[in-house]
Order: sequence, then structure tokens, then C-alpha cells
Amino acid sequence: ALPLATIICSEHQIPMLIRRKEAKDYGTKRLVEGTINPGETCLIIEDVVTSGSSVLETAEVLQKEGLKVTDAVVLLDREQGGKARLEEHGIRLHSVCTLSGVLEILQQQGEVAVEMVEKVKEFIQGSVFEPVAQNGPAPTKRLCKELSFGARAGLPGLHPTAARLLTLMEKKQTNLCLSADVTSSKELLQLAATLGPSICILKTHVDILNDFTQEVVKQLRTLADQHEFLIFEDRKFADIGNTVKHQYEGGVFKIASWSDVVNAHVVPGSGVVKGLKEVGLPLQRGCLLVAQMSSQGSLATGEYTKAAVQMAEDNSDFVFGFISGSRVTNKPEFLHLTPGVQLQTGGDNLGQKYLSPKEVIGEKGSDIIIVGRGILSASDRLQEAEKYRKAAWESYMSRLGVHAED
Ligand code: S5P
Repeated sequence: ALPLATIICSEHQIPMLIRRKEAKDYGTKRLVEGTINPGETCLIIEDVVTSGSSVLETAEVLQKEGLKVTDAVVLLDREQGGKARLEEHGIRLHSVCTLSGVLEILQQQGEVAVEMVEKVKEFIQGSVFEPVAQNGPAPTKRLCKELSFGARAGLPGLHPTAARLLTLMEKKQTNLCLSADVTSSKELLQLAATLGPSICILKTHVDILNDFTQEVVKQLRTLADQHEFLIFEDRKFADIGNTVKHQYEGGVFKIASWSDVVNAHVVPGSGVVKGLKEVGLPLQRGCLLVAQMSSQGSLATGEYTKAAVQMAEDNSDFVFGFISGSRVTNKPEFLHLTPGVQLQTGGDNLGQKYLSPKEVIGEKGSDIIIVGRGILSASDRLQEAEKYRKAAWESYMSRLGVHAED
């Protein structure tokens, strides 16, 4: 949008403002750059409008500065509820083209097949954003129709790790992550080989292994590729960027070389993600942020959780989801993974709290359950894992409005 606005303002000799996504750490720290004359009217120019959130956020910032906002011009309206939402807030949306118009022309010119046009239309209709009620959930928008994991895998611009994960979840019909908290490598590999077909992710704590070697993770990688699950080293990085970079890339474990996914606490500020990103991005790895914790008395609540969501949005080229007890954002690009899950709810004697798969997926709106001792302490681990897989998958299906009997 910036070049478009620049050209329009230059051609018509009118002054321009720029809205930053984040206030700079240095200099003026202003969210809007340019000369503001309160009382004047400002036209918003955007490249693409989907739900209208971005235009609304900009309008809010400008209004706080004393400017009037009545109109917005957009190059492409994706027709996913943005126009109506903006109208509700007194902003007229003018689009140069609409997605259906573009599709029609491309189809007429023989550039896209009819089937593709239908697929896109279906996708757009299935993902119209609606404003939430005043006292509704915290996020600013809600997806009318819950998207399936398969549909989410096809979202434009999705993180490659999220796309891979959502695709294999749909294919294997599993939203179960095994927390393989064992201390011997042999047991870890046995678990991966036996439970591999039932899970979408195998979560490790390699620093609790008594006999870690690079050969173990090499074998684990082979099993992950064979059974199609991702490896998630639950390292919970929580230091300054420069330190976590080394912890992720080097040392004894060389986590980045074998783990598809890692996670980080947001307590150090965005430097932790930036440090990890330097190592992980070129390897196409993904990161989850700890937005909430399952333990008694956790401090990761309220504003802290919101800050984690903001950090994820600001770094969505690397962060594709959250460790959280419930859904913390309605953006379908982000995945929610929830630990503290057992069929027998309650807790342990060290502060862990458990909810059932149905509560976590059906009521809290999470995507993936993380289960450790619920499976590990069973005499038949495979049978138990299947119980968890089915419970979590059925809850997901009912969320989609599909019932077992259908
Ligand atoms: O808030 C959290 C975050 C995590 S990643 N609470 C958790 O329990 N975890 C991890 O999930 C924890 O480190 C452990 O590996 C797993 C839960 O294990 P369980 O045996 O209690 O199911």
C-alpha cells in the first residue's frame, strides 16, 4: 500500500501520513509518521482488505490523533466481510477490484480453470469474518464457519510448518501430540515407532535423556519421516536473543538440526523470537509461543497472554501458534496446542492441572492436545494413545458440526 499511497499523494500534491505496525524502539516512537493537523480528514489506502481489521486499527490510531476517517480505498477487496464491518464503523470502502471480479476475468481469459474458481469461491464463502458481540470473546473477530484443518492448510501465506502439520493431521485424522517424557533413548525410539501412526507431533525434552547422542535424534528423524509426524523439542527458550540463538543451534543437542518445532517464553520480549528466527527461518523451522500454562498459579495470564499473541502476529514468518489452555486468537493461521490433558481430570502433586480432551478441543477451542503421563502410565500405551486420539478427533469433528453418526 505504501507505494500506492506515495504515488497518489505525489500526483495530487497532497500530504501523506504513514502508519507503523509497531512503534520504533528508537527515535520518535510514534505510530504515525508525518505532520498531523487535528480536525483534518484522512483517507486510508490499503492494498488488500479481508476482514477490515487492519483498516479499523489504522482508523483508531488516526482518530486518537484527532483526525477524521470517513473513507478507505483498497486495491483488492477479498469480500470476506471487510466492507460491512467498516460500514458499521462509519467508514465507506471503495475497492478498485474485488476477488470475484478478478476471478471472473481470469476465468474468461482462460487463465484459471472453472474448478479452481469454484474452489476459491467456496473457500471465501466459508471464511467470512463477522464482528463479535460487544461482550463476546476477547479477540476482535470470529470466523463464522469453523475451518477444517485441511482448509486451514491451504490458507494463503501460511507458515510452511503449519501447512505440513495441518495436512498430516487431516490425512492421519489425529490432533494428538505425544509428550514423550522418558529418560532412556531406547524407550523414546520405541514410543516413536509404536505410537507414530497415531500422533501428529512427538514432543521431546531431550535434556532429560540419560543417554542422548546425535544418533538417537537421527533415528527419531527417520521415524518421524516414516510415520509422518513432526518433532517438537519442548525447550521453552527464555533468554536474550543472542543466547537463545546459540542454545537453539549449537551445544550438545543441536536442536535446530533435527526439531521441526520449538517453543519460547515471551518474558524476555521479542528479542527471544528474533534470535531463534535467525537460526530457524533458513531451515524452515517453526516456533510456538507459551501464551498460557497449565500449572497452578501460572503468571501467564491477561496482558501477558495478549502480549504473546501480539508477538506471534509480529513474527508470523516464524511463529505459527501457541502453547495455551484455550484459543487465544481467532486467526486460523495460528495453531493452539494444549498440555495438561488427561481422560481422568484433576492434577498431580506438583501443580499440574488436567482437563479432558473434550473440554480442551470442544470447549476451549484448542486444536491439538498434548498428552504425557495419561498415555505413558498405561499398560498398553498404543491402546491408550488411540483412546486420546479418538476423543480429541471426535471433539474436533463436532466443533466442525460433523457427528460420528453422520
Ligand atoms: O503449560 C505447560 C506447557 C507445557 S509444554 N504445561 C505443560 O505441562 N507442558 C509440558 O507438557 C510439560 O513440560 C510436559 O512435558 C507435558 C505434560 O505432561 P503430562 O505428563 O502432565 O501430560
